[in-house]
Amino acid sequence: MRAPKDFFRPLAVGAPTPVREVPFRPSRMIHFFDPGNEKMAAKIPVIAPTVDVLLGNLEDAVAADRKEAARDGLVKIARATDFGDTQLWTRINSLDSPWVLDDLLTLVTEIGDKLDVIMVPKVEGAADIHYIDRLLAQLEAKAGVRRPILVHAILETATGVAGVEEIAGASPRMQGVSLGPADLAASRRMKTTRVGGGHPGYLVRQDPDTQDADAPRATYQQDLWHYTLARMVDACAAHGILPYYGPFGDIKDTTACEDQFRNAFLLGCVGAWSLHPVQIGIAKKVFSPSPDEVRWARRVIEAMGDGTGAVMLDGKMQDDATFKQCQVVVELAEALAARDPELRAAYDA
Ligand code: 1VU
Ligand code: MG
Repeated sequence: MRAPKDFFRPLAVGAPTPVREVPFRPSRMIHFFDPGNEKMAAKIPVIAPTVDVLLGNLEDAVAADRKEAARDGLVKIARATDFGDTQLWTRINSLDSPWVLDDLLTLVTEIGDKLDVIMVPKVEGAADIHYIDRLLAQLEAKAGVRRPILVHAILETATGVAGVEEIAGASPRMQGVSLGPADLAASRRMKTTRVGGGHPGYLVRQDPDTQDADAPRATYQQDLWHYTLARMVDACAAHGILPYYGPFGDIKDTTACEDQFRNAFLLGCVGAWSLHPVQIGIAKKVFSPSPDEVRWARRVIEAMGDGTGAVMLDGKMQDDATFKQCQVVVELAEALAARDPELRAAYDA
């Protein structure tokens, strides 16, 4: 057991010093692609400047006999591509799989200096993060990687949800957590057969009409993911790391995808996964505050002066707490504007 003071010490001689704060870099969409799929790989140089994060996926959705092709493809793409300020992430295979050890050995030694974040699927507790943490330190030292590769956990088992707080705080490498609704549904024995989104059967019904028992009663669909998403957001905020909604599998239903992403944004998430090029624009729109919201937030901040006391603005009471909410919006807008010239123009207007 290491002493609390050792939390920020490297876990291997020669490994880079862990970060004290997770750097906030825009990550509105984590764009998944299969590096072993030639058609997708060919699109990467064009897609790279349009996304915040590109993720070479090695796990689910890559067939067992294509695992090595995906891994080798990622090495090739990482070496051949200038990603500019777009982040490069990978999702490795699960810790109990026959592929994960070679995923880590190959990727950290071959392209460790280009990888920003490693996404780890099916994380069940702090022990999983501790294992990855030490192994990454050893590999970084061996490969001469100078900055620590960060770790992102997918919350996609019931045990993982039960331990989300300890996962979020397990290592200074922890960058964030994504909700993985498909594996989580299976792990919980939920009776859904989709990837994220709502379900028409999960609803509440209006009370019966006392005068007319046969009158139709309205139903209201409920959000299957609210509890888990909210719990994940709290765990991440408490540990200074970033929460994300994960995949939305109905690629053609762009409207419901936008709704799901917006719920996550409003609840505190900073981004979501895009599985298909059509979802990139949705995530960009949803996870960037609207220019109207930014203008309003700036007005509140200006009206509040030093941020204490209470004022009225357009009939609405503002105080220290709304000031802080508005700071969240403006800080996000400024971070996005620094990366995105279109937003810079829209927010300054
Ligand atoms: O026009 P072309 O034929 O040259 O190219 C196709 C297609 O290859 C390409 N494309 C992509 N390019 C880059 N990144 C992508 N993610 C991507 N997806 C497709 O775009 C062109 C048009 O594609 P399409 O509309 O004909 O779609 P397809 O039928 O080819 O592919 C649809 C799926 C969903 C299969 C594909 O988008 C995909 O595999 N996406 C990634 C899935 C994934 O990563 N799943 C794992 C994360 S979700 C999870 O773990 C929990 C469930
Ligand atoms: Mg999964």
